[in-house]
Amino acid sequence: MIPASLLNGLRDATRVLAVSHVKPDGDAIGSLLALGHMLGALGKSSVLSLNDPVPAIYRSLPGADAIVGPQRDAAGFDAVIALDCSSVDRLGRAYGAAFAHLPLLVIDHHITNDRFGTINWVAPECAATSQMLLLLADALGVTIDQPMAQCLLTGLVTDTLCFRTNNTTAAVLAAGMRLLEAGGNLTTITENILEQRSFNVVRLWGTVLDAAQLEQGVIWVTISLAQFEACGANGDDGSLSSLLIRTEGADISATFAEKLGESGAAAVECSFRARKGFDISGVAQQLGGGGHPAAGGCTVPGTLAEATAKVIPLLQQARTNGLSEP
Ligand SMILES: [Mn+2]
Repeated sequence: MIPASLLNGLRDATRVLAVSHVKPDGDAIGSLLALGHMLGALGKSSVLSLNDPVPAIYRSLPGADAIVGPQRDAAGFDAVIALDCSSVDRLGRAYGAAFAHLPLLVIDHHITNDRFGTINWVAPECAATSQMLLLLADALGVTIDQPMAQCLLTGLVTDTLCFRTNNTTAAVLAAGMRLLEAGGNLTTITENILEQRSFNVVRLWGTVLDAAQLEQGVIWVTISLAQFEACGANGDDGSLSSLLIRTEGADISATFAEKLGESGAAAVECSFRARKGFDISGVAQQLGGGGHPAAGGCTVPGTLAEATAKVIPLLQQARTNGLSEP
């Protein structure tokens, strides 16, 4: 159910700052662009802002050129909408202090969402924020045009790995069907976005997969800054955790990517996946991150060795918990 206060907040707004999470994925960008189209259709103006640049694979989405970096001046805005984001820190600099006095409308599908908005619509039963925006369009009486359909389908397809994740319900497929009927092109998304990896990422996979470890149903790899650099992969592991979870005998997968933290201190970005019946969202949240039962992540301070020593036992415990449930 969409909160009435959210619908009223949207109807009252005239100029909106719409934001989504750092390191934007297909659902962040797809839902952001679709919201921009939707607000336009309602005669409202919007500024779409992200902490990070739009990755190249999403730049051909309709309206992607309009996405700008962090905004400092809140003059003229009367609301902020945060999409696909489970906590305020995930917005990075896209949500600055200048906007703190405005109503903050949160639309998100992460079960770990901490309700950081003035009004929160959190729907973990939806497989993507893009799926929620389809419901929102219906509630606001906005017709889904082709550009909107392409943006929303991108979010739905990337978050469900093309309708393969275990949260792909009949409602998700029905949403996909409607977006195809409205002119969304599925093949463009699967071929150009979902399945495509840069040559550098393929070389990185070759480098790190050789040292993959599989113990007690948990498979993991580590990626050092030096390995990223040697392959020119620039911090992008091409969602390697999604590849690892396909391994026979693995119920949970993890990647540990070394990075430089805020103050230049060592930190490790962790990404987790789980098969049906297993839940990594608790581990992600416990470590200051977030996500869904089947996919999530966090950043932990320290070296790669420290991170794996701390996190792998937690994942193995989560795996044991999954095994013991009926
Ligand atoms: Mn999402």
